[in-house]
Amino acid sequence: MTLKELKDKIEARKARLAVIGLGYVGLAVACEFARAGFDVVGVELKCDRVEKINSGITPIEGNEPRLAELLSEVVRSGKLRASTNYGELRDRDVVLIDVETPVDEANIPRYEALRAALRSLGPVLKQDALVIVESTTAPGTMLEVVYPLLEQSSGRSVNSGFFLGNCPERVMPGKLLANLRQVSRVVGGMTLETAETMVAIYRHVVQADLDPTDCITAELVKTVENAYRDVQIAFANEVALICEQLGGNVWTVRNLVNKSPFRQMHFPGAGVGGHCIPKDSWLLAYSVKDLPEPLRLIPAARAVNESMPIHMANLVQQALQSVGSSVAGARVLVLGYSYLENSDDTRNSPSEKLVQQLRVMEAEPIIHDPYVPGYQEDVAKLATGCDVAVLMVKHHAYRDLPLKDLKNWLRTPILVDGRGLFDANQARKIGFIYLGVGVNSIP
Ligand code: SAJ
Repeated sequence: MTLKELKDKIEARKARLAVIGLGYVGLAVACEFARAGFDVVGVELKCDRVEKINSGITPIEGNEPRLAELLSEVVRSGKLRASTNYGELRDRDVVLIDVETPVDEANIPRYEALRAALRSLGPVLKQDALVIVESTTAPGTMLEVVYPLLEQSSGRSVNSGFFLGNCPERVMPGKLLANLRQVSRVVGGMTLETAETMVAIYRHVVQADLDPTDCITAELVKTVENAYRDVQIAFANEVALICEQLGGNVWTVRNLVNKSPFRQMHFPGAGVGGHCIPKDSWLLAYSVKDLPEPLRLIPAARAVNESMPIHMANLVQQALQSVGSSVAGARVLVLGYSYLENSDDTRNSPSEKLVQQLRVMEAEPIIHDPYVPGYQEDVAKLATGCDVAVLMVKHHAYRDLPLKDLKNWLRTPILVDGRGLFDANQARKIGFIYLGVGVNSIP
C-alpha cells in the first residue's frame, strides 16, 4: 500500500490503529482515536491494566475529566480493546508508541521500554504500516535508535516496507483529553509525505495546529520546550534566594517584574517534579554530549531546581533554631507529597527529596496529601504535636486550611511556605514564625 492509499484509508476512518503502552498518555490517545471512529487495539504489558480497560474501567487515579466515561463508551462500542499480545498488531495500518523514556541517576536516557516495543513490533508489523513514536526522545534517537532497530526487527526498509515518524505528546496530568484536543502538535516524518499522512491521522483528534516537519525537529521542539520551562523556573528560584537574603518578597517582585513588557517570570517554589520537566532537559543535553564547549545553562538550571527541596529543609532548620530548637528529633508536618497541585502523581516529587533530607537531619517527617493514597489521614490529627508545618504543594484543599487551628495543633507555631500559598503578614499576625521561599527570613 502506498502512503496515498494509506492516507485515503485514514480519511475514511478505515485504517486500523494500535497504541503500544496504555499508560496515562497511551490510554488517552487510544480513547480519543476510538472516539473519532477508528478501530483501536491497545497493547499493554500489565495484565491487570488490560483487564481493567477491557471492563471499561480506567486504571488512572487522579482527576481526569471525561476519561472514565469515554473509556467505558469506546470499550462498550467495541472500538477499543486492550491486549498483552503483540500478535494482535498484524492487521494494524498505523501503530502509535507511547512507552516510557526515563533518564537514570546519571541522567542518561533509558530506552529499554522503547527498544522492547520495537523488537516486539517488528516481526508482526504489517507491510507498509505507519509507525509513530509519541514518547519523548533525545534529539537524534529516531535516526540512531528507532529506525535502525525497526528495520532490523521487521526485516524491511523504512519508506518502502514501512513508514516512520514521531509526534511527541504534549499532555498534562489533569488535562489529558483537553490537551490532546486543544494543544498543537509537531508532526515529524522520515519523509515530508509521511509527515503529511500523519497530519491526516491527527486531524481526526487535534483541533489545534499540526505542524509537519522532520523527525529531528520534532525531537528538538519537544525537549527544548521543556528545557525552556525548567530554565525559567530556575531563574525564578534564584531570584527567590536573592529576595530571602535582601529582605524582599519574591511574589511582589515577580508581579511587578511581569508588568514590564515581554517579561514572564515563572513561579519560584519548593522544587520541580514530574515525569517531563526534570527529564527532558537531560534528554536534550544528552544529544550533544560531545560539544567542544559543554552546556552550562541547562545543567545549571537543573542544579538550581534540584536544590530547592534541600533549601526547604534548611529553612525548617533555620526556623527551629530561631526558637532555640534543633531539627534533630523535630516532628515536621509535610503538606503535599504529589509533584503538582490537585494531582496524585508523585513522580520525581520534590517532597520525596525533602523527606529524605529531613531524615538525614534526624527529623521525623509526618506526611499529608489529600490526593496520595497512604497520606490522606486527617490533617488535624497529623499536625498535632508537630514542631513545624511545611507547605510543599499548592493543593486547593490547603487554601482553606484554618491557620488559627493549625497554630493550635502544632507544638511550636512555625510555618514554612514553599509555594507562596499563605500571606506572610497574616500568618505572623496569627502568631506564626513564618518563612517562605523568596520571602525575607526571620524578621
Ligand atoms: N513548577 C514551578 N514553577 C512554575 C511551574 C511549575 O516550580 O512556574 C513546578 C511544579 O510545581 C511541578 C513542576 O514544576 O513540580 C512541573 O510543573 P508543570 O506545570 O510543568 O507540569 P508538568 O510536569 O505536568 O508539565 C507538563 C509539560 N507538558 C509536557 O511535557 C507534554 C509542560 O511542557 C507543560 O508546560 C505543562 O505540563 C503544562 O503546564 O501544561
